[in-house]
Amino acid sequence: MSAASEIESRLQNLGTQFREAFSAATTELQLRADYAKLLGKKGDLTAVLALLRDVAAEERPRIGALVNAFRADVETTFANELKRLAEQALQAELSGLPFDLSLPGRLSFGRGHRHPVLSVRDELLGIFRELGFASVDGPEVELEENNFTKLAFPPDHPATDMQDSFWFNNKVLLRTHTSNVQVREMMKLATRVAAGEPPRLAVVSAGAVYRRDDDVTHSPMFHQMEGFLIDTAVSMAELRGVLSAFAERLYGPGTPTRFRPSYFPFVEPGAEVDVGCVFCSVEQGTRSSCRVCKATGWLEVGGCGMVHPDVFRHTGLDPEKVTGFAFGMGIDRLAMLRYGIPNIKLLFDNDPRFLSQF
Ligand code: FA5
Repeated sequence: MSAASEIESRLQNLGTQFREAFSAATTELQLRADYAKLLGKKGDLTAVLALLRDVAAEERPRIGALVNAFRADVETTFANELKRLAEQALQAELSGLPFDLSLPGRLSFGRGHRHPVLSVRDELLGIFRELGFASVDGPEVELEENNFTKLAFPPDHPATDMQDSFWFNNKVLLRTHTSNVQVREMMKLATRVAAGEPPRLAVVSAGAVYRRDDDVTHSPMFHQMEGFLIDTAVSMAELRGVLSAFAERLYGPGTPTRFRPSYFPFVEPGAEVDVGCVFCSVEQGTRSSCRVCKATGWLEVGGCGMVHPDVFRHTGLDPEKVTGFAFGMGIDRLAMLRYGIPNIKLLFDNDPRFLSQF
């Protein structure tokens, strides 16, 4: 028998076989297996094609066309059978027993609760609301001028470097602190003052901020709470008063606070705020071993100061007529202290084994 006749007869047999197999398939998986057995790399058709090289040259075009027609036939039949199986599956589902979507599930999921950072955030906002501060939101994607320039950051300040901030382009970035809210709220206040209202404002704002930081106490995304108060004759004494009232409400009556001189371009004078370590006390004689405050007795919670005249100027307020204070704190740090969490990453890994402990 010539190679051409051999191919013709094999194709004929394969044709009968695949039609029977395809139409007998009762599942898509079975149908696909039959298809692969025929057209797959090591399939029956490949074996037949191996004979092509022995076909006489004048016969090749005819045999080639036969093979192509066979392949097309397989594809069409396969597609039709797939459709048939899908249709059958749908019919079976429609005519089967209905199921009750309102029944309770078999798997039980534990009840969720607030994330520790959000609990602490709400507690902080609650304390300041009681002290008379209104809470507002600010955008996380911010203009460079609201995040830096209007807050009197000099253009070459290291915080504005590519290494320190996440930039979208040279004008827009992810805010590096919540102090952008000061700028936005003071600009709104300036409009109201121009319309004859008194220059008075007491605002807190909490939310996510972003920096190129990464270690056990620094995360690239973290949370801050900003607070500021503007009026005609605000002094640093009021700032101290508000922050001590805050510390006593957060950590209990008698909790001490202290200011250490510090520098932020948008306040003058500026200070770091520390609260007395809540994990140890000299009276109990345990301070020397406290790892949280490194035996200093104080924990740093944030920065603060009197609003710099340049910030008033940049936001349209008159530094001769208005005064104010501002402060900002890291919420995640306060959450770590509150719950004794040693690594900030644990807060954001979203591992239920960790989060369910709070
Ligand atoms: C500021 O961001 C100032 N905007 C705060 C301020 C507001 C000062 C108003 C004066 C007036 P600072 O960079 O120190 O300051 O950050 C404030 C707090 O955020 C820090 O004390 C710390 O608790 C927290 N913090 C800073 N970087 C990170 C970080 N990468 N991960 C977690 N917490 C951080």
